[in-house]
Amino acid sequence: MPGRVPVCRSADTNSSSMPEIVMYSTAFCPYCIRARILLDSKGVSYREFRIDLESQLRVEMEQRSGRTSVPQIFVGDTHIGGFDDMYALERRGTLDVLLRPEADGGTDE
Ligand SMILES: N[C@@H](CCC(=O)N[C@@H](CS)C(=O)NCC(=O)O)C(=O)O
Repeated sequence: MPGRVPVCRSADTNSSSMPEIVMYSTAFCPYCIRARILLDSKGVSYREFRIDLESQLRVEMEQRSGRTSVPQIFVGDTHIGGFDDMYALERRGTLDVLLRPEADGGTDE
């Protein structure tokens, strides 16, 4: 599947309860680049589904999100939205909790 570009690791290797983070994207879209920078700054693993490489992924993205623009970001089944939506969560201080829920709930020690 050429359009599914795992970044860092695949969902199959998730050993914790961390929800999978998925970003539907294209290579050079400025909003995708900003979204990558923000996600990378959070140190989280995520998968990119490149809709410019596989047209079926565009169909999937539009069905899941109801939108046509990239990026579209999901945390598990939760639709975050595009870059602006994700950045709004960051400014509100709620993005970290969404991306890393296990980090917010204390430790298991
Ligand atoms: N507000 C959106 C803007 C995204 C956007 O405009 N993406 C462009 C590519 S850089 C796009 O997909 N345009 C095609 C469309 O809107 O259908 C975001 O922050 O993600």
